[in-house]
Amino acid sequence: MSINPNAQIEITAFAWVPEFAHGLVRDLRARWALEEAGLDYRVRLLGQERPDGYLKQHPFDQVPFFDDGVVQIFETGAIVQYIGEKSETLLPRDPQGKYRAIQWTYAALNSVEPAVQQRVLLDAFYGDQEWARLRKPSADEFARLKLRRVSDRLADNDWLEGDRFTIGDLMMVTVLRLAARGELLSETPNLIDYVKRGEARPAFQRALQDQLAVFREHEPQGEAA
Ligand SMILES: N[C@@H](CCC(=O)N[C@@H](CS)C(=O)NCC(=O)O)C(=O)O
Repeated sequence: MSINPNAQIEITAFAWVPEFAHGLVRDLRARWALEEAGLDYRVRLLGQERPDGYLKQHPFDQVPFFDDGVVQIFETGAIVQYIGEKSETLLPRDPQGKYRAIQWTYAALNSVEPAVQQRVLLDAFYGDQEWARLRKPSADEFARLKLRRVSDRLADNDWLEGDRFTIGDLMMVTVLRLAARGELLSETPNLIDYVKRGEARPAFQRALQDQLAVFREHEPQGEAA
């Protein structure tokens, strides 16, 4: 359950990204799921220039792309579900439990992430522009509404479906970490604790440290940095 250059499973990741994205690049989701499942994997590092043919693998030219010699998958939702299907730790086997977990991965990716991302990107990339200043209050309200809904459902449970961590939590925690960067969790303290619980998992810590180690190793030197 670690990085192993001879592993069958390969994921792509970036060799380096600017500091604000450290710990947020989405290969972290695949790494975390693989660590939770106890599966060895290797990482193919990409730069800004993608290798020839990469678009054939990932139609949006992004990371991560997953290949275990059996399936090739883009999109973290599908990748994490596939890994979950290999590990009962991440995805219950009974149909209701399984689809409760899967529904939360969709909720994280489709109901929560777009609202959070919109709001966070306004500050990260367009902070000084007038249109962004005007857009911010409604984007903020929309993101906070989605977060309140998750917060209400989570209530004082450890995980979204009670006491059992699943791929739904894995995905939701990664989305909420982005919300935390944008200081969007201030009204939902149970989500702050929920993120901390996710981040405290040894598998998360291994995944995060492995991603950060790659960026440190490839930090541009001098002017280019
Ligand atoms: N919906 C995709 C999003 C993947 C994504 O946004 N990847 C980013 C890194 S976090 C990326 O590769 N960005 C570079 C680009 O879009 O050119 C997923 O969940 O896999």
